Amino acid sequence: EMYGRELELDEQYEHLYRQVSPQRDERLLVIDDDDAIRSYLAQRLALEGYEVDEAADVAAAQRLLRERTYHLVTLDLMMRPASGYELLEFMKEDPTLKWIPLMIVSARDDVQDKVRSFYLGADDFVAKPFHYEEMHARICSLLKRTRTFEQLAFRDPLTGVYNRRYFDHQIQVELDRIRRYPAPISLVFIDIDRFKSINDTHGHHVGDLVLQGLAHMLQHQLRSTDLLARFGGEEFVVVMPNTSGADAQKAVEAILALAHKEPVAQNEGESYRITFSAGVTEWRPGMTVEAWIAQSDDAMYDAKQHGRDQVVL
Ligand code: GH3
Ligand code: MG
Ligand code: MG
Ligand code: MG
Repeated sequence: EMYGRELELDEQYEHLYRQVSPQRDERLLVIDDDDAIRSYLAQRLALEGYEVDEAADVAAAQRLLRERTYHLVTLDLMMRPASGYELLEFMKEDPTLKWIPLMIVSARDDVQDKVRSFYLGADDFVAKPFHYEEMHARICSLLKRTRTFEQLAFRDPLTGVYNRRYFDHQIQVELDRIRRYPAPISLVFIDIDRFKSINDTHGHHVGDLVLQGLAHMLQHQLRSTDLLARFGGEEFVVVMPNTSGADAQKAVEAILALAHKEPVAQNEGESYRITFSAGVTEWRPGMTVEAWIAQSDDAMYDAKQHGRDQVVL
């Protein structure tokens, strides 16, 4: 079977391959009703270092797509009872799913299927039997483009963390998930204390270094499932799934304790330490995103009123 055939790669390609190897937390979904092909492809991709989930039919794929965030989907067209086309249309109609790179893997190398798939929004089309190496090279190519797109559209250029645009989108995704699968989830609003005086005393450049340093410290201390974004000038927000308000407060207090000990930035032999004020709100059923953010912002304001350098629940 060709999907199992090994292709020897030249050293030249090995070198190129290393430039596109998986990045942290890239999750792929392999959808195929053929158990042998699906598990073969899923296992090979898992060995590359991707997180890989499998679905044997459209309904199972829809459930997974609602529960988790994927960076790429491979989709078999010929499936029962619903065909791959139904999932393709389902994904393209959903504003949170339509951006996910979608690769059709079809048993028929049929021009009609190709034309239809691409018009419906597929990003690539591979006929079975496929060479795994070609499949993987195509996946790498799609992921690489996504990384660039994500960088430009969804990241804050100064700190590298997610920007407001991504946050606004993803917080809605998280809430949709929680409404379906109830679990505690908390939102934290963080604002650096007396940041203006850092700029005024040491200059804007040091202010920038401090923002980068705090973003780095937060990213490093938070869980990989937490969503960290720069909300505004010197304000950061964190969405913490599966975390109660009390636990979120403890986690952020631990980061504040670390900020007391370790400088967030250094410049020309000087070290800069900061404190911040934070507000935490655990989401409650019925709460809108706007109310959730406003309540965390209010809690942060309470922290400022009570002397700063603290986390208010
Ligand atoms: P408080 O403790 O009440 O929060 O005081 P503060 O000085 O931190 O608050 P304020 O909102 O008055 O000041 C925020 C400052 O953040 C003002 C603005 O110049 C600065 N700022 C916003 N974005 C940036 C940035 O990208 N780089 C730098 N260096 N400064 C920024
Ligand atoms: Mg099939
Ligand atoms: Mg502020
Ligand atoms: Mg401030």
